[in-house]
Amino acid sequence: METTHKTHHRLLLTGAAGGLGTALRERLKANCEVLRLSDRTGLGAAQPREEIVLADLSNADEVDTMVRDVDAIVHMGGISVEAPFAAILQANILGAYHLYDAARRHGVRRIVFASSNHVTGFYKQSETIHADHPPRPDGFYGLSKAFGEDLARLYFDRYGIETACVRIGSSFPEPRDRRMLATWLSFDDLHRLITACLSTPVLGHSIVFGMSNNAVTWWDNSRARHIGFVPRDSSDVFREAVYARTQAPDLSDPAAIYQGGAFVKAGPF
Ligand code: NAI
Ligand code: 15L
Repeated sequence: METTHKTHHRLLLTGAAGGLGTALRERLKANCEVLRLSDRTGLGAAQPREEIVLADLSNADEVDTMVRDVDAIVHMGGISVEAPFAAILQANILGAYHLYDAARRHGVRRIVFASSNHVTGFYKQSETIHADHPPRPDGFYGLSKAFGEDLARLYFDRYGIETACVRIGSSFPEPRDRRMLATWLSFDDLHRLITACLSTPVLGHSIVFGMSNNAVTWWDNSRARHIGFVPRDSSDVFREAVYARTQAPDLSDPAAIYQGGAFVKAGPF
């Protein structure tokens, strides 16, 4: 049986009304005494050991209030797909800046930042990359996550705020297509990964790919051994069913060539 230590008193979860926020809402209560949930809307009433602070990430004052008095942050909030630049700018770029600067002012020491595999979406599916490979964003969304990773590095180098930039692959109840057999991250492994990021003694500024123990993978997490993440789930149990319901990929299609899949073709808007 695994044990999850309550490493923090008050933990902030942004994007708490989203898909991953909803999956983490119960799970993260094992990591803290009080879980502060934030989103723009849609969180319902606070349950025991929960606080709710609504905030729009593009609003500096609201973000300041959201961050006040927390010990650590799991930052899931923001636009999670390719979108027009103006919208990405507000939620993901300005939003990340507001969050980090509030963290600096309020003395927050550790952040888990939901980055994305779309930071490196223009590497090929025939390549294996690790955290030291340069970013190759596949759109404005991936670019905004690359900005978030660099912002986190600046706030570590200047102010010592530690961040795990978790380049999440595809975190859904099950892999939806053949690509996701390589990129899938179960909700339980996501929680294990966040727990490892919150509890490892020395995190620094780290980049880790968020994936389960999938046989087919494009990512090498050997640069992130100090985080201590050991995935326990695997997409392999879904392989047969996914192959049965999907067609073989067209190997001339950029969505089948590049790791970012259909994101490499999304837009312009
Ligand atoms: P989601 O779209 O379901 O949830 C994102 C949440 O952020 C929403 O509840 C939304 O209301 C909130 N949000 C958006 N703009 C906001 C703003 N301006 N102010 C405050 N809140 C705002 O996305 P999901 O799937 O839950 O992903 C969570 C995070 O993980 C996102 O940052 C996403 O980019 C990242 N991620 C997710 C992956 C996945 O497979 N689910 C893969 C890679 C990265
Ligand atoms: C992401 O970054 C998205 O947030 C998510 O919706 C998935 O599409 C995922 O990447 C993916 O690459 O499958």
